[in-house]
Amino acid sequence: MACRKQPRGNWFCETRRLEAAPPSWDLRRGVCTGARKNGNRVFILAVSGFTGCGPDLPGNLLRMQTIVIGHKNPDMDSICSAVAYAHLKRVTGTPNVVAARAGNTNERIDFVLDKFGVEPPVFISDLSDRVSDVMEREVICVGADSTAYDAIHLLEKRRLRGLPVVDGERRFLGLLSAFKISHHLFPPREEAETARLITAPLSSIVATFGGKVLTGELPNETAEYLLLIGAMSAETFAERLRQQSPGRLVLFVGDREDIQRLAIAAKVRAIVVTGDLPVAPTVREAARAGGVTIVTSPHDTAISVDLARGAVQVGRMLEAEHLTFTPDTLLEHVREKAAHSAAFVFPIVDEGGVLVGILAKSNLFKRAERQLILVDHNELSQAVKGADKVRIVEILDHHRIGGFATDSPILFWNNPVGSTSTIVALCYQHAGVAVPPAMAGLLMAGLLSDTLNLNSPTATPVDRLVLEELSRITGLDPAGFAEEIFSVGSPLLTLSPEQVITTDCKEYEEEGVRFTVAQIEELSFSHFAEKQNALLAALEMHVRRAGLSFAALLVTDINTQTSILLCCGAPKFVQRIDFPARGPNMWELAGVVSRKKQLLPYLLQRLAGLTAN
Ligand SMILES: [Mn+2]
Repeated sequence: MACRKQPRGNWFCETRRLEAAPPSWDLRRGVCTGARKNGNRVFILAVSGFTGCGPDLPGNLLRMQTIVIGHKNPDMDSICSAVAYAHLKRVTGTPNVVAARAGNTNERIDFVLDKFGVEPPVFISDLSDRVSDVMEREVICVGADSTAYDAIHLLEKRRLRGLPVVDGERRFLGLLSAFKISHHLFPPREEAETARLITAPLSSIVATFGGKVLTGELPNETAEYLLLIGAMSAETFAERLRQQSPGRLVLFVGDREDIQRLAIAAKVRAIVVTGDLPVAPTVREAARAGGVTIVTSPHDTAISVDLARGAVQVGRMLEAEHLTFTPDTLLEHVREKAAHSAAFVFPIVDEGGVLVGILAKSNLFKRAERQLILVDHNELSQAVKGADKVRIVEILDHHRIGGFATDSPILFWNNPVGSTSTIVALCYQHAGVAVPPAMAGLLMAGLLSDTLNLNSPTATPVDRLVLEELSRITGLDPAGFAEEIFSVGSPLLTLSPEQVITTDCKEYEEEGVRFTVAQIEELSFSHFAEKQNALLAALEMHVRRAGLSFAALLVTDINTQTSILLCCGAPKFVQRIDFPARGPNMWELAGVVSRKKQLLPYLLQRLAGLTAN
C-alpha cells in the first residue's frame, strides 16, 4: 500500500482504487475519512487509523509499543478481536504491536485458540509504568577486580559519577563513586600512611605505569604490597629495610646501584627502576639469583608511584549504602524512594541479584513508550488497570459510550453491530487485507459468541454478511462451529460460584451508583437449580467485598433464547426489578440474551426511576 507522510506526522493511505472492494464494504460506516465516486470506481482518499508505512518511520514510532487489549474479565469477542486486530496493525506496517488480555481466558476461549493454533495474547494486569520501562539496559559496569586507574578513566570517558561493580557472574556487589576513588588516592593526612599500601596483583601494579619486566615474574594473585621509594642514603635505606618485611616491598628507585643491591640482598618482592634508566648486568644477575623481580618504568619515580597507587581494586572501595530495585517495581514507588535518597543512580537487579539495568534520577521522569488500542470496551472502569495513564490511540467497540475523554483526537469507531470481531473484519476489508484463515476463525468465534450465532437482538445484517465471508474463508459452518464452542466447558459445571459471577463481569458507574453485571452462556438450564443458592451467596459476598450498590448475573440459555437474572444488593433497587420472579432475587427474562442491548438499558432505566424518586 503506497503511503505518504503528512506534515504533522499522521499517516494516510494514498488515493487508491477500490475495484476489488467486497460488496459489503460500507464506506459510510467505516473509518474512511474521505472517499469519492467516479463512475463505477470508488476512490478512498484517506483512511485514518491505518498507520501503514514501514521503512521511513521516525525512531520514536519504531520504539513505541502498541498494545491491543480487550476489557477485564475477557470474553471470546474481546480476546479474538484483540488478536486479529493486532495482526492487521502489524501487516499494515505498525511496528511493535502486541495483542494482550486483561484477565484469564476460559475453556471456550482456549478451545478456539487451540483450534486455530494461535497463542493466547500476553497477560497484562497493570499498565502502570515500571522500572523496566524506563531503565537503561546497557549498563557500563566494572568487575570487583578492576583497578581504580581503569575505573576512573572509564568514569571520565563516559562522563559518569559512579559505576556499578559486579562479580564474575554479573551479580551486583555495590556502587563505586568518583568520591570513593578520590578518597583512596588522596586520603586525609591522618590516614596518609595507608596511601603506600596497595592490595592488588603485582601484574596490575606494573600495568598501571606501563612497566616492562627485566627479570623475574609478575604474579597475578592479589596480595598486599607496600610501596617504598629509595631516595635516601644507602645507610638510611638499610635501616628502613630492617623495619619492614621485605617480601611485600615494591621499591621505586633510579639508577642507584647501591640501593638496588641492598634491596636484592634483603629479597624485596620487586624493584622498579624508573625513568627507563639502564640496569647493570651484574645487578640483573644478582636479582635473578635472589628471585627478585626487576621492572623498568618509562616514567620518573614520582609519576610511577602515583600511577601504581591506581592499581588498587575497586572491590575494596564500594559505597556501603545503596538502593536497588527490581525491573518490576512500579515507577511511582521508585520516585517516592528516590526523592529521599542522596544516591545518584539506582542499580536494577533481578531475583538472582544479577545487574540488569540502571536508573539515573533523570530516568524517573521518562514515560514508558507505550500506547493502547482498546477493543470491545470504551469505559475505563472495564479497562486494564493503569489504562488511564497510557495514551489511548484507537478504540474499536460496539457498546454504549461510557463517558470518556482524550487529550488529542483518536480513532474511535463505535459501531452498534453484534461483535467487535465484526468491526475488525470490516477493518481488514477497509485496509484491503485478506483475512488469514486462523484470524478468520477467531473472528468467527468472537462473532458467534457475542451474537449467539446471530440469535441475539444485537446481531445486524452486517454481522450476517461478515459471518458469511468468514465462514467462506474458514470453510466452517457457523451453526456447527457455534454448537462446538458452546458445548465446551459449561460455566455452571466447570467454574466455582465465585468464578461464575466474576469471569465475564463488567463494572458500571452511573450517577455515583457502582454495580456489576456478569453473564454466562449455557446450552440449557439443567444444572441451574442445583447451583442457584451458591450463586446468590457468591453475589451477596461480591457486593459487600467490592462495595457495590448491586451485582447481577445473567444466565443465558442460548438454545431457548431465555435468561435467568440473579441480582443482589440494595433492596430499594432490587425491589424495582419487575420481571416474573422465579424465587427470591431471581427473575425469568424470556427473550433476553444481550447484556448490553437488553439488560443494561433495563437496569439503567430502573436506576433512573430510583434516583428520580
Ligand atoms: Mn463484544
